[in-house]
Amino acid sequence: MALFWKRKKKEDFITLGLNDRTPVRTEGTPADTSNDTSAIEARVTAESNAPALEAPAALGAEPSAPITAAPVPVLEPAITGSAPSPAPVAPALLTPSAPVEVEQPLVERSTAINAASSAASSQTPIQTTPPARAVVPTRSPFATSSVLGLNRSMEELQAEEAALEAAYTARFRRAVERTRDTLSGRIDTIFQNRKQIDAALVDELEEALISADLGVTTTMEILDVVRRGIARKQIGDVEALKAAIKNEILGIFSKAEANGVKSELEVGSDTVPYVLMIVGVNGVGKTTTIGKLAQRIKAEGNDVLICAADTFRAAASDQLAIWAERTGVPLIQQKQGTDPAAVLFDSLKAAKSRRSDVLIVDTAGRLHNKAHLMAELEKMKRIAGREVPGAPHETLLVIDAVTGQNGLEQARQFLKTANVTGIVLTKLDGTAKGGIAVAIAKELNLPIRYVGIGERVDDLVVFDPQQYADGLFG
Ligand SMILES: Nc1nc2c(ncn2[C@@H]2O[C@H](COP(=O)(O)OP(=O)(O)OP(=O)(O)O)[C@@H](O)[C@H]2O)c(=O)[nH]1
Ligand SMILES: [Mg+2]
Repeated sequence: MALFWKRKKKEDFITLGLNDRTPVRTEGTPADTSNDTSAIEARVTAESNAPALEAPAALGAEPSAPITAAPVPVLEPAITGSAPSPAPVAPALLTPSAPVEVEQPLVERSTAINAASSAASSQTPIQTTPPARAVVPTRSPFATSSVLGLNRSMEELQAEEAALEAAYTARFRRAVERTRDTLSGRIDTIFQNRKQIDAALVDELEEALISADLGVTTTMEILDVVRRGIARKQIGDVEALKAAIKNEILGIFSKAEANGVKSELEVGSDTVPYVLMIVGVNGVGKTTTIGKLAQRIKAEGNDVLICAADTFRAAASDQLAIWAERTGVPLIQQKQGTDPAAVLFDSLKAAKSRRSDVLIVDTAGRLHNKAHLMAELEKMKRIAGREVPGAPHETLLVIDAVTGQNGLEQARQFLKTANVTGIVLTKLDGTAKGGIAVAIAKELNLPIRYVGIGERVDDLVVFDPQQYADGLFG
């Protein structure tokens, strides 16, 4: 299984030797901190004069949330995160006095903004993380413990990575177990006690593929190949049949990978921050995925920042703050109702001045209506591109595997406007209809980048078509 984030490898640090991060990130736009505060304030003030919110309309099946017609508040950035690393480190090895360069600009900026805000309003309930809390495990090569593994040999690191891969592979296989039963389990049953392959067998096969949610179009395409194989006597037993189906599935994934962004390596390593925007209807697993991604990308040795641009739902920011805290990744958030584009603008500025490697942007799954949501996403993309060339570098559409074909229909709405570059398929562990991955690749013609296999922070894997096909038929 592939590493989570390949743009900057652990070896870079090991070869360069050190905890000094400067050599590997000298490129990119110099930090523009000169008048951050005034720029952000100007922007947010302009946005606060925006027209009042319209009445909400549901997107998808769920009822819409009530709108609080509160005026857009003044900027109150709250910075959370920088909790201890997810890898447990003995307290004795933590160095409270270690330089915490990454926190400093934000704290300073936030203080400046707070001061400006206090002038306008006497009460400023600002939630900031005191710098003293920002204790990070040391990355010194002289330490006995290092998050980058500097204290361990190459062999130890390789063995550790191999063990990790094996664990993820096993977990992925478990997640697709129910789909495997629906699909290859049923194919085995179809073949049992049959002396010859006939039309009735192909009909039963059709049923099996559709019930695993491969979709009618995909199923028909696969069965055409199967029929031809049977006619040419190339398919005579269950193994040959499974191999033919597997081959077709792999062909569909490989065709889809020609579009969108297949890998983060497609973006030059001099582009920082790498901006990842996460979109999708409500409840599909966007926020959870961001938590998981942040943790894994950070674990590969990157500086990650999260932007809480879902300002529509009251609890959205709090939920993200919990993930940020849990993964030790800083978060930029503002009050509910703030223009998401303003939060993004703020986050992009912060990411640039901190020289963050990756900025992950959470977005709303639902706004007042579908058109509004799409317009908002478009605006955010425009702002991202203006601040960081080429951003967002990836726009990942999250689809809930449990919703199957319905999810696919909703996804099409996003494809029209959001310029999606890849898919995250969540909750694969919760369904026997994991064949939806094939239907997605076939019908949306985009690469599946990641797959959610549970609710825990490490329940996300890089999608590997071969592993998926092996999981279903192996
Ligand atoms: N089993 C399982 N549950 C998941 C997975 N990913 C997310 N969930 C659960 O799905 C639910 C919704 O996840 P969220 O991350 O809040 O979804 P969201 O898209 O951010 O939702 P909104 O903010 O309302 O738009 C939560 O209960 C998650 O724990 C997964 O891969 N497997
Ligand atoms: Mg969310």
